[in-house]
Amino acid sequence: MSNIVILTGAGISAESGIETFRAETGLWAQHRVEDVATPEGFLRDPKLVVDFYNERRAQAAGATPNTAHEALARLEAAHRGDVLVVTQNVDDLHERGGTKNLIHMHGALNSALCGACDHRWPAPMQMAAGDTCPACSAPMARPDIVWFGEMPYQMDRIFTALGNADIFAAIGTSGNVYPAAGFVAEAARAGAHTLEINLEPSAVGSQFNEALLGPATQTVTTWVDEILSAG
Ligand code: BV8
Repeated sequence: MSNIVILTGAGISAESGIETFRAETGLWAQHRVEDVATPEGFLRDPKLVVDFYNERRAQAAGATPNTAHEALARLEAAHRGDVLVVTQNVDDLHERGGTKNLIHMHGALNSALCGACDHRWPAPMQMAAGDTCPACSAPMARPDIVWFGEMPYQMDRIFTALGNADIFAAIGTSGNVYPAAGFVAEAARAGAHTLEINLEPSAVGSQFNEALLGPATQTVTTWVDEILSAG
């Protein structure tokens, strides 16, 4: 009975019509990361940052989970061992695709955070700079997103799962951002079989035992069917 840890990135949502970060027409091509995904950028121009995430929240709300999201939910429901999805994505397509055991390590568009008291609440579709916190009333609401230089969420739980993994799969991530890009090394140290599912090898592609190249809606479905038929 094998324990499986799956890391996903923007590539698993690409076929749902959500832009990735590093493609030529990607999100970062239109915005400087320092301006929209750092605490300094938020302090400098909170409206620019809040509007950037409002745009992405609307895009995510208009998207639907694809067969790769649904295949991972099928795996979790049918596999006898543990299945944990750790996503770098901030959209809610894994949840809407049926995944339950899920960690949003870089936060989530549908959550809002108070910069003063750390209270969290469901984000409205459109946030505005200076929105007040429903708990402490400070005008310090921000998107509940992990920006560069901030600590990703639930790292202890992630490292425990990596230490117990028999299989580690990274799906649709370019392996540019740490600590997520370091998870393959952590899983390999624990003796897990490591697999990269992507259109092309990522920046850490050489660290994986195996690669499945092709669009996630095909490769993830094939991989899940193989796992489930192996029992
Ligand atoms: C931290 C916010 C410390 C949410 C994001 C070590 C070495 C070097 C640098 C660092 C290091 N440690 C830390 C750093 C700094 C930094 C970092 O890694 N910088 C990089 C750029 C060098 N890391 C951090 O700052 C992290 N924090 O380490 O804190 C700390 C310690 C103590 C106390 C406090 C702090 C925080 C990182 C989180 C940053 N937030 N975003 C949002 O706006 O969405 S990162 C952003 O990029 C996204 O969240 C996303 O998760 C991430 C990675 O992008 P990908 O998901 O990989 O997407 P990308 O477009 O790049 O690639 C898409 C892939 O899909 C491609 O490979 C493509 O081929 C594939 N694909 C496309 N279509 C398909 C497909 N695959 C299959 N099918 C398809 N159809």
